[in-house]
Amino acid sequence: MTSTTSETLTHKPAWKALAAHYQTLRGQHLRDLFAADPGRAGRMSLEAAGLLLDYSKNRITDETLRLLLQLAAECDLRGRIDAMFSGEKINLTEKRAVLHTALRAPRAASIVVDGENVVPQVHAVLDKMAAFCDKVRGGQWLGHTGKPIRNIVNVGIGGSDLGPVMAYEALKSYSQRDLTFRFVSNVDSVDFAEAVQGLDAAETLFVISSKTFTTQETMTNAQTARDWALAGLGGDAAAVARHFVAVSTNAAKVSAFGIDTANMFEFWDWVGGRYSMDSAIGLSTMLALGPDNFRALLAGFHEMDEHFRTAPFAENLPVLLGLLTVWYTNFFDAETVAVLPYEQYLKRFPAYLQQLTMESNGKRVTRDGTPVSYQTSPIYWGEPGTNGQHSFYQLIHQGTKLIPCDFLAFAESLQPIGRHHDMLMANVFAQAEALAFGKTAEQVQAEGTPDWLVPHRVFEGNRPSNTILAPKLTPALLGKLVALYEHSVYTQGVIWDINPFDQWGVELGKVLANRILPELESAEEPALGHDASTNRLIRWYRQHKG
Ligand code: G6Q
Repeated sequence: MTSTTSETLTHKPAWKALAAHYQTLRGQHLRDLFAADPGRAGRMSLEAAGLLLDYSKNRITDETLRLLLQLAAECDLRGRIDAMFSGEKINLTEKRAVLHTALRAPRAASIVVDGENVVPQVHAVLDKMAAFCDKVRGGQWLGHTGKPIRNIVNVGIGGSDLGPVMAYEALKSYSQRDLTFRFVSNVDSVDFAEAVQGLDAAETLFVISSKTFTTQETMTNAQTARDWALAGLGGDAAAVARHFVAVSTNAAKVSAFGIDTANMFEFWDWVGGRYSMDSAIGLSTMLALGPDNFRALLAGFHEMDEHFRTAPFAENLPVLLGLLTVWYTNFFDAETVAVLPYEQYLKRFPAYLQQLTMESNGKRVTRDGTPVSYQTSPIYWGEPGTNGQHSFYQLIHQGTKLIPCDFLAFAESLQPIGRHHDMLMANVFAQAEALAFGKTAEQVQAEGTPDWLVPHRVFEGNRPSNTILAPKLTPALLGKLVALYEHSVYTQGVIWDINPFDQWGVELGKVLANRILPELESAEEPALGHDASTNRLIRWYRQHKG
């Protein structure tokens, strides 16, 4: 059954059916669902694009899935996926196409935006990046004093930082270890000062990464980097050409900053910041990993793109993950999702996902501007296991909140030592098992626990999780994982009928900060026109600042 997309989500037949179905399912325990259905684990797991998703420990039945898939159909998810991949201007508020998928399309593909096939441009930039990276990695790109580059500092923030840092950390074991990588994002000068600690300007290359080349933090850090580099190189402005490259969509601003556009790596307005780690924003990633590994990363992204674009929804990893998130957010009133990688190299993955998910779907109006009457993006958070087990997992196991978890783990360790990896994997399996099945009062009593202690030691269970397994963390695998979440986010956005690709919410704070800065810096006591609280805070700061 289909209906018009303009129909309010909560009036759609599948939504109403899900609301009724929730009432029958909410009292059922995963223990009983598993006991009654020996085929459940086999049926509710899916291997595709080199990943295994076990979603059987979710509070769902076959009927839940049927209704969620019906909801996807009623929201025209198929049409909306096709609209994204074909380059329609689905970012309505910015009137832009959304084509991060073109960044990883094979050379022979054709994706037309405003009458032009963008794939050749994508590959031309990739080739230019590769030639540059080979020179730097091979020691042929020399600094101003003739020394090869040994240190690379990426200067960028938000989408121009989180992807590069996450990818560098995730794939460090594939990186060229005699190169040092640092990342500066915060306008807090501590960030810059610490990033250049111990570095020799003569051996340091700054990659200024900014789509707009106007972002206050990045431009301030870039100027500070320029001053630092020139101070270390005898003040000759010609040194900038050997020690600064830019990644941007804005050639005019790059030139105005003093970087030769020959040393600029371009991308396009149809790449959103938080979807840009596989564009030229990945220059630091390619410098670390080399062009072949970077291309493998892109191939991994592309494999997941194709899976998302073509697989039937019942066998579509991002669609299932996205629909399950809708199920918990809108019917169980779950407010967060924990992403828990059992892989130390993925320690920045949750932080990366926070931007991808919450900047995309943290919206309160539908695409046509109507306020929503339902919840949108949950809060994503997480830390690597096993560390989190000794900290916040207590709340997930025995607290009052329902927190769906995504566990991520790999069959093979990249740094195998003794029994460590089996111990790590024993923990991830144990956590998902404990969350789902818990420990009853009878079980606790049978262990000889005194009655007064029993309630404290009971684990209610029935706490849902997905387990995502893969053979090994490789560049291709990282691409698949990021694309999995990108498309899960899109799936959620389609169901909620919001635009996941704008971010007006970051604007107001920027405008106000620009208004306040001169008030902090003025020699005269400024006349303040803020609210009483903000006025007092500004006055206090002016009195106490160093
Ligand atoms: C991402 C956002 C935002 C952006 C930063 C940096 O989707 O748009 O995080 O990436 O504000 O912007 P610039 O790359 O333009 O400096």
